[in-house]
Amino acid sequence: MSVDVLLFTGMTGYSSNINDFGDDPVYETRSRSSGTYRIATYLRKEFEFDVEVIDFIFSWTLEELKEVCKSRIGPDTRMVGIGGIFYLHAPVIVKLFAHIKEEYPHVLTTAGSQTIWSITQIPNIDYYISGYGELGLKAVLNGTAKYEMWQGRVKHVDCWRTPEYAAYPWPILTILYEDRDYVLPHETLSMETSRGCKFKCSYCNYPVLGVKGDYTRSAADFEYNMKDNYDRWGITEYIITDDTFNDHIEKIRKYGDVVESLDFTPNFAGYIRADLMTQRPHDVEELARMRFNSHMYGIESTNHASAKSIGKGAKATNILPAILEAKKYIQKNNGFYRGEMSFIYGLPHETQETLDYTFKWIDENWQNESVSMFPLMIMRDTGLIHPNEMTHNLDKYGYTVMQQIEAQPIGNRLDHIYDNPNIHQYFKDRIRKQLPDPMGPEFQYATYLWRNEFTNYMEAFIKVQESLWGHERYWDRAVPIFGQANWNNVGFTKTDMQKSFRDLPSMMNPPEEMVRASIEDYKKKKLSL
Ligand code: B12
Ligand code: SF4
Repeated sequence: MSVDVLLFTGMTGYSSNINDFGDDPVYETRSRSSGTYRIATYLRKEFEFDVEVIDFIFSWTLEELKEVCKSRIGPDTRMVGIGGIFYLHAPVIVKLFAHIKEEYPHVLTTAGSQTIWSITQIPNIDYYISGYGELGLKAVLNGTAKYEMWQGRVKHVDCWRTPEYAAYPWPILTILYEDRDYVLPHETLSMETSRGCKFKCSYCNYPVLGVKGDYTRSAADFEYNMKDNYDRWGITEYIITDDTFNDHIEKIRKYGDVVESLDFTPNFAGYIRADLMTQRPHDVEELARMRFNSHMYGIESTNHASAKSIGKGAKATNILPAILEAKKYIQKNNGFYRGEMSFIYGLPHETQETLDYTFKWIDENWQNESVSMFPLMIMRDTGLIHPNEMTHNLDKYGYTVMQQIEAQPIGNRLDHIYDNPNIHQYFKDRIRKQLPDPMGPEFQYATYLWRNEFTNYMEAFIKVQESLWGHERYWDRAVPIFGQANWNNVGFTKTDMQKSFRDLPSMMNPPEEMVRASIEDYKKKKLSL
């Protein structure tokens, strides 16, 4: 039973460093990568192709994947693709594409992701396609693609930089699943309601910024997709992947009307701009009406001068208490609320004092909710990732660049975390895996080793681990907003999602044996086809 197009996809977990992956399957996450299913839906409609998606790619052995290829690839198969949102070059994938090129030389191979960074280390690919990939891929399949050579070796179709391949704004963004996707009723699926953001924060790498007008998906398409997923698989839980969901209140209202008309009760999670939600009248009511109950807020800094310098001008002293009010309102009206505040350390004007204020507020007010914090990353303009305002104006923001040789390696500076018996092993391992090597290629090609008057990238990395991930306060955090999908997908309930890690059976991700059992069941079904 050969198919026209075979697509592979998978999502790595936060603690993974793909360069450490060996040949053995990894069972960290059980979240579907919606973008590849979106590509499958598009190809089925546009070309009437038979397209099959194989998910959780990091959890398969090479032999199993070869078996999948043997039963799916035939003389009429047009293409085998791989796609996803993060790095994809695990050994199993590199070896799989070497096998495909050797065994099935007539098949076109493609790799697609938002940034080319995620895919360039996979050899044996005919076309890299970066950006929202629908129209670029269509051109490739029609034999008309405009491309440039990537480092002289692979054809690169750049959908960000080729205006006719811009797959936005689109009113139709349906993602349809099939019986052979084995979707479970308690799964959280992802969907988009728009592509593009009306803001232009200076540190943001998303390329579709400052958009004007209506970039939203039609209410009818949203309704159709939700009903199809409910009627066929019983799905009620969603991540909305828009970079800012509540940019316009009319948008929330539009989908809220649909949700109220349904004969089932969905729940949504996604990125919410807290300044808009707390300052614009009725955002909270509209979000509650739509059952947008899990909010990821990019607060970035509680220090007004720091947040203002990157385009988030509202005062934390106003926003933070208003978030607590929103929490109360949504919990009361919908019986469930979850929040995550995300911070960046190293922004202009951020000091030890301002950082201490942030964590004092968190410790006192934000129990059983999530917090994430990352050191500021300023991207280099080398074509690997979309640069931002900061990239080109280091001076204006008070940054200079250290030479790689100037930066102090972390050395034994984090030993106190590794030696602390009250820090979970998960974080000790994760910190070790993510330790930045100032001499590494990442700082040559991708990001700057910045410094400003208060700190520098290496010190910011240390501070973030000491303050959050490698600190005992993490026990009081709950599952991160998007991480809830992983837990729901293996059977944890909404009540579990309101517990802190002190009361959950594992740290950050659900117990590995549960993820393994669920994915192995999916694989068994796929292999029996
Ligand atoms: C939701 C999201 C997350 C969620 C994912 C949860 C989940 N269960 O889905 C979470 C919170 C985990 C997350 C984390 C991070 N994220 Co994130 N995230 C996103 C976001 C907002 C949406 C992704 C999405 O679903 N989009 C909608 C779908 C339809 O798009 P898509 O999957 O990209 O699919 C399109 C293309 O990729 C392509 N495509 C996909 N498959 C295929 C296959 C083929 C054959 C082809 C040709 C094309 C193709 O076409 C698709 C349709 O247009 C994007 C930004 C964005 N707006 O897309 C950032 C984004 C993916 N994240 C990004 C980053 C940097 C991160 C973090 C590193 C942030 C951090 N500091 O921690 C972490 C990394 C975590 C990890 N595991 O390593 C970057 C990725 C950069 C990169 N690839 O190197 C993005 C692009 C944002 C940005 N512009 O900077 N993220
Ligand atoms: S950080 Fe969020 S709100 Fe700011 S420009 Fe980027 S996507 Fe838009």
